[in-house]
Amino acid sequence: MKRILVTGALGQIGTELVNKLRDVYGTLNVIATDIRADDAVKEKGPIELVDVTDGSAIFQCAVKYRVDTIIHLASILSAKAETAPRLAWDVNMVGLINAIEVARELDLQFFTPSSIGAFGPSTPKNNTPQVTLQRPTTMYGISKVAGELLCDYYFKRFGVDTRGLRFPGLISYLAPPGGGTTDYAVEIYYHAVKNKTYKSYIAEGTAMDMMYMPDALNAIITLMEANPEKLVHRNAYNVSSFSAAPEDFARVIKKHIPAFTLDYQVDPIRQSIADSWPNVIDCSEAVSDWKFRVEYDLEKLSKDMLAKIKRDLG
Ligand code: NAD
Ligand code: AKB
Repeated sequence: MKRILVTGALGQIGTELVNKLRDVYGTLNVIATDIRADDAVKEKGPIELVDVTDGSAIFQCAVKYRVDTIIHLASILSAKAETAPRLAWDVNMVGLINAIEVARELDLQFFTPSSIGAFGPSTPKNNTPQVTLQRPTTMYGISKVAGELLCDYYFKRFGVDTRGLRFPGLISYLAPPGGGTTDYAVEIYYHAVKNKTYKSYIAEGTAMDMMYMPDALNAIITLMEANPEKLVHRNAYNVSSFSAAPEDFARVIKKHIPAFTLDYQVDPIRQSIADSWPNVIDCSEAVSDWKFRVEYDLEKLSKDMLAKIKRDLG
């Protein structure tokens, strides 16, 4: 049975991942940590305050709970990182090396997500290959490429069992997204239910890869459980469910809410980040190496998101 320490556990991914991991591995075997506290999470299982820029705090927590795995999620996302690049460097890079050093010292398995943000304007935009040019132009992207390389380095140099996924924009309803470029793809559903209208900060025609959270969680667990001999790439595999632009979301939402309207007020910073990312990435190596698969396309995701938001809003 695994015993897992999750950093950044109160964010968009961690909130759902901790629940899922506790279902799979047992409540007491999953230790949620973050720099902020949450009483609701505290009632559900072990939680600790851990700032990832403090390596000894991660170490002490890992020893206290005798974990065998770290899932490192603490991060500053792309749009927020452009407003605070130095903070993003400290959290994304110092936090990562601190966490991976603990994995090395205590011989732990290690997972951390990369992102489509690890690609840049010179990367092929369509069917972006697993191995390709990576010259991102954002602080977030720089930290993601450096993070992929650092994780590969720790695997090759020290034998740490590092694994990672290049996630696309993740869509979910339990916890809000934390300051990314793809956040519009979550907001649009809330605005559709509440106001029947949405003003997109991403321009018409801007396609990016997306995925529903249940598929992202399954991908993490499948990769972590995969036979290490099959993992050709480790850090990090391209994964995605579909590629969509704002008008694609609007077209599907309109089937459920016919009065829904979409218009645009483009934010130049987030638009330029989106323009530097691929339109659609190639996930075939994740499929062949460890049988990556998804259940949700845009239609199925939209039906589920709208139903869950309507239920939660009463
Ligand atoms: P999020 O912003 O929702 O959550 C990040 C969490 O990290 C927050 O709870 C925050 O309190 C915490 N945190 C910030 N600074 C910290 C520090 N110094 N110490 C400890 N915790 C700190 O992010 P997320 O969407 O859950 O993303 C998790 C990981 O997945 C990140 O590496 C992100 O780059 C990656 N990712 C996310 C997406 C997505 O669409 N959500 C897509 C691709 C990759
Ligand atoms: C962001 O937009 O920053 C994230 C990501 C794709 O990495 N959602």
